[in-house]
Amino acid sequence: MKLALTIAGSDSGGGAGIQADLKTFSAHGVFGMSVITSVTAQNTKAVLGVEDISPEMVYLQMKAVFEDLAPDAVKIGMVSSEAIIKSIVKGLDEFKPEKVVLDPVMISKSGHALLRPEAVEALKTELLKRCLVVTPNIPEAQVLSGITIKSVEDMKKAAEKIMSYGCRSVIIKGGHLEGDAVDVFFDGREFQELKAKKVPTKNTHGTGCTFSSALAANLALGHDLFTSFKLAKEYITLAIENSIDIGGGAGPVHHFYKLYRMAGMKG
Ligand code: PXL
Repeated sequence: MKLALTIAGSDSGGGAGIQADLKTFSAHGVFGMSVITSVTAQNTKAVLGVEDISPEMVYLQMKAVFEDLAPDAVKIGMVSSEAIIKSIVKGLDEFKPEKVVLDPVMISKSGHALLRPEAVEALKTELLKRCLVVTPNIPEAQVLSGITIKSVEDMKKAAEKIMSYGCRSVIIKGGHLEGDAVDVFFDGREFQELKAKKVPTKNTHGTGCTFSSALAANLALGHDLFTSFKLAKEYITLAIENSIDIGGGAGPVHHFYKLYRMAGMKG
């Protein structure tokens, strides 16, 4: 069995963060492990509170996993603070995982800050260069690149700028632009675009987490990066199409739509 590790925040509502990541790994037949960086008190409507785990404990969780379990891929999500970024960097430098996916989470679906503004610089200068791929959405890509994005051409310029921080590739997710959801992939040599029809639903809680975990799961399974990107895009599109209408706000995407369909289960 292949193994994947998520280093991210907990979402008590179960739709995003660690919970989404572990469900996504399981849906791909990959054994999931977790390093929790922060606990959010959250539902489909709002974040009521955020409490960070101590940086020492973040490092210790990484040590516990890596000294025994050897993840085939790692996904990093909500990192919250500069001190936690420093702990993660210490762990990455010590244990040297090869395939690291970074989802540079900044704000929750409901608009709550999940990364302190003063930690953006450390994320850019310390974390990016230790990653195989970084997966910002448009607002995150604007913060990372300093470029205003209104078109696919702007996404390409932002991708080039983000690459200058030393990551090995970038996927900018175009879901926030008008029209089809066009994602731009850049590995420093060529640009590739993947397009999908936008699914008309309010139930998109956890899309970013789920996409980056699906990417990590496919990398853990041994697929190359671009194939993993294509498979993750297909998975998230279907998970959104089958999203679950629960709670009063943005409901979660359906991580197990395939399994449920196979088993003839409702939901
Ligand atoms: O989707 C971004 C995200 C990441 N991590 C945690 C979250 C959210 C969004 O709500 O709660 C813990």
